[in-house]
Amino acid sequence: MSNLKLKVAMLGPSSVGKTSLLAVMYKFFSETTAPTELRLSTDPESEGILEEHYQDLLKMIKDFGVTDQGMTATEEPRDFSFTLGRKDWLGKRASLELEFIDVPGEYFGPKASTKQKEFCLDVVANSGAVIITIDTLALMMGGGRFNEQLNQPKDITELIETAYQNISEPRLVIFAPVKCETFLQNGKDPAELGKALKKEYGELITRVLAPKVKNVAAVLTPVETIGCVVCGGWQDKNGYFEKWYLNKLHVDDPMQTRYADQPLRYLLLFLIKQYIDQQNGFWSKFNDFFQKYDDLKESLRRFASGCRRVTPFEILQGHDFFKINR
Ligand SMILES: Nc1nc2c(ncn2[C@@H]2O[C@H](COP(=O)(O)OP(=O)(O)OP(=O)(O)O)[C@@H](O)[C@H]2O)c(=O)[nH]1
Ligand SMILES: [Mg+2]
Repeated sequence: MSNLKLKVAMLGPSSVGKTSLLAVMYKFFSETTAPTELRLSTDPESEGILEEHYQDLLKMIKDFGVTDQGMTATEEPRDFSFTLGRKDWLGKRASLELEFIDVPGEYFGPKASTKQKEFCLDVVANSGAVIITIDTLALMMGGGRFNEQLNQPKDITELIETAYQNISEPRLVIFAPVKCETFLQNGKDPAELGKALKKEYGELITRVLAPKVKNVAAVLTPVETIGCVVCGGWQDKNGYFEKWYLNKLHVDDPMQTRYADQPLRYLLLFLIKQYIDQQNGFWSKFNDFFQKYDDLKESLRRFASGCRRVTPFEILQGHDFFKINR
């Protein structure tokens, strides 16, 4: 059985929601692919960690008033390998491994050591894609006044700029604003999310990524991690963020994750396009693999064709990286 790996780096400061995003992506994927021939699995230890995170999210919404008691912070970098294969009685088919590297938020913080910073650089430079997880409350509440403190866009920009300095092969940057239901439900204009992103990450999008459009694609794929928690305001101390005031929309609302499949669908669409274009270097290992396992490639292509294209979803640059003739 052949197994091929694609590395994906999870970026963002502590508490933005990286591990929560992985937890809902894993859970949600199993549900969205249940009627298809694709299957997603991971090792028992990873499944345990993701399940624990998922249960913590459920605890947050047990009552109408939402209490965010914080979650276990990721202290060491951790790989979560999602194995994508076709349903097969004998379990002998080839599968594709998506290796998500969950970088602890502390590594992006002001106290990060040189070694930790080097680790981040190495991970970004050697990953086919990065998922910049963004706390949407910080991005948009109060006109983004806590964005610098909580999402650290300057540090993320600097990291990507340095890591992508000498790349010669395509890369995908996924902007994944999480905790965003406050801005996508109840008649809110979903276009505001894209506007805020382009303003707050303008440096990264316009100055760093745009000149590399031949090699770098960028997409905006928001995820409603919990889906039923809205924010009514915040508490700060002298302008320094302390906490959000959160509540459910209706007392009986269950967890209603939305769009957690989208980062994966875009990732796979990008990957298959690399194969169709028969890219060299970094991506060349996929050429032989997909040629040999055409049935798996076809299943992944079908799944990837479900990329949402309507606002707030947006291809920010590199449209050709997502064009596949059927
Ligand atoms: N309001 C709201 N809060 C959420 C949501 N998802 C996660 N959180 C909160 O966000 C916080 C951070 O979640 P994590 O996923 O552990 O963050 P992280 O980015 O992995 O942080 P580190 O491991 O420290 O790097 C937790 O306190 C969660 O309760 C959401 O959909 N809505
Ligand atoms: Mg974490």
